[in-house]
Amino acid sequence: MKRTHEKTVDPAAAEALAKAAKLSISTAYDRHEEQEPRCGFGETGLCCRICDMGPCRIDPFGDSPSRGICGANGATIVARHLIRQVAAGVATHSDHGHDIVRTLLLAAKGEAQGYSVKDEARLKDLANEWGVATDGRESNDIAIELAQLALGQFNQQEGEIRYPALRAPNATLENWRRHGLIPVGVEHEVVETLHRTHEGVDADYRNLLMHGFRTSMGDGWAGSMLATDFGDVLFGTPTPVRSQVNLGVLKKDQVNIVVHGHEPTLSEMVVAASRDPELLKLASEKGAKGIVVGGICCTANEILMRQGAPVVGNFLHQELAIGTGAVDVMLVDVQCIMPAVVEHASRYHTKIISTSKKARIPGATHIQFDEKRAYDIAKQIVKEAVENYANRGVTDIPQHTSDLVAGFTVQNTFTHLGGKYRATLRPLNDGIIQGRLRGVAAVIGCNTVKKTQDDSHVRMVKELIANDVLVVQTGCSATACAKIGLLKPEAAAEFAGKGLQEICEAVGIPPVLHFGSCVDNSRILVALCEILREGGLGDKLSDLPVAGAAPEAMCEKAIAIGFYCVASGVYVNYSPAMRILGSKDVTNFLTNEVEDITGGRFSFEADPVKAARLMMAHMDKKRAALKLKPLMYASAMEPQG
Ligand code: SF4
Ligand code: MSK
Repeated sequence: MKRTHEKTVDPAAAEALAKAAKLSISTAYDRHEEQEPRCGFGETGLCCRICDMGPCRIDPFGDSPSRGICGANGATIVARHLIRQVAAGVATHSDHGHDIVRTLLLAAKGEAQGYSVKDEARLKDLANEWGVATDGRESNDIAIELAQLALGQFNQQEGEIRYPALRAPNATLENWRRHGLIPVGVEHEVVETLHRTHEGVDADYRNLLMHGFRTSMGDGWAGSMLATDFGDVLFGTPTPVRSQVNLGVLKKDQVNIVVHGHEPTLSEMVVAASRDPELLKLASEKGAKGIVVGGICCTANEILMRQGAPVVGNFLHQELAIGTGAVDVMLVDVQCIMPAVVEHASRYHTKIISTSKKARIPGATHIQFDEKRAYDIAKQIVKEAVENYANRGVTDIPQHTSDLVAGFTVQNTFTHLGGKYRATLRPLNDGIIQGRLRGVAAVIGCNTVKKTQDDSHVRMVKELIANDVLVVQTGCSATACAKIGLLKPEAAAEFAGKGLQEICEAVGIPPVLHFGSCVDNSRILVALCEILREGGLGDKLSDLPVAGAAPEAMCEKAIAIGFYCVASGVYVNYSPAMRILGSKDVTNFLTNEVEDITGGRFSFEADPVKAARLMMAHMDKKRAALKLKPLMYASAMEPQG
């Protein structure tokens, strides 16, 4: 059995886990152990369940059986299952994006209660980019036309999705076109993935994987990008904001509502309702000093970025938050919600309220979200929480919090880096060109019980910033690093190398920039395009001294993100490895051959420090190719490739 320090490096989580163990309450860590030993065929991707003649399994050591009943070999089986995972991840982010665009459409038509165009400037910028006329038109009129065009991106059946041609550098765009990597439409490629991977269709692992890359582009360069852009129009574009993170943000003497999942739509309204004088009065009548709305997973990141709402925790905190006994309502929308929260909540007074028709959980109270009555529904949920406050038993909230700054975007990073009146990425490019900065790394993604919670995120990011790499983050990875204080400006002096410190101090930014939720990885893609456009660092995305990593990856969405980053020309370390290692051919394609096609590739190094060094070796290779100056400070280590 794993000891607590092997489960997490977060002291708040350690306290909560110790308490759960004392009360014999099972958590994901316990259930992970119950699942041992794992099936080796499944772990290595060599189990095929595609047709009902199977399941079939392939011996990874080359003894019989070497093919399934239909003759599919290991590479075919691994590639088929992998790209189905990619398609699931793409569908998940894209369905989220679809719902945001639809909400904007309803809001502009006056059919979504409480929503309106919050950021008119962003709406007009987008309209100009998309070729939608703005002169003399009302915002709602523009928003309706833009949203209708955007909805078309999901089910378009001919041509190309729009953003690559609008935003990517020409050399990258041409390379994508040469290799057929631009999706026709988001849904088209997902449907084609399911067709190709059906029994008896595509058996060529390279052909399958290339389609996986094309499908993934529909996430990064359409579904997620639309979610981010239209979310900014609807809820406001984030600006840097201070907040707090970890279980200690829950308050013993206040009503605590935890919003968990991914979508900002209802949670934005819940934050607004928690400030409603009528509900604050009710809370006071019940003896509570106020109402806290804090988040878990990416719903947290959405309301953090735009409202400065506190973050209760990341993925593996969902049960632990309930274990404080201080959560009056946990409101869930979609994605990353363990059904186990209901069982966990049954030991406390916590009400689990599901809100999406797509995500019902047996045992949860269901209050169906409807944009047309959004504010009324949000008030109803807040009221449920206030009423439930009186039912609390003993609370035990680990008193750990950390400060953070979040809310960075491509738009406001420009302003930061250039100073108030000169919005430009020039200081960043110059920093890289002159060797003050080694490069930029995106460290993103989930927690997984297969690794010690937060440990890989934190150790990787510390290694990178100590060696003058500016880090951008999203998702649960950002929360992990925020918990130990890496996302505040003061962290530069303590943790960053001298060159990065100088940049951070000059522009007043932390060494680690929080770019938002998982769909906001699209902000990182746009930032890379802007860095390239600023000049001096090559002409295609794969020329840049940048790298990405998901050090505690857990879900199909993370695989989709990894795929669209590699398709975009980025080196990505992904750990734990996807279930592909049973096929040498598939592994070699993803870690080696694909680099000749897109300029990006995967590695699967599990040790976060070694992985950071591989990422830096890649940056150094790119720096050498660009003939950039040597790194300015000797403190920056020489990575071993
Ligand atoms: Fe077996 Fe082929 Fe069916 Fe897969 S598709 S389960 S390998 S027969
Ligand atoms: S929430 S997708 S566990 S990052 Fe985006 Fe965290 Fe991964 Fe869910």
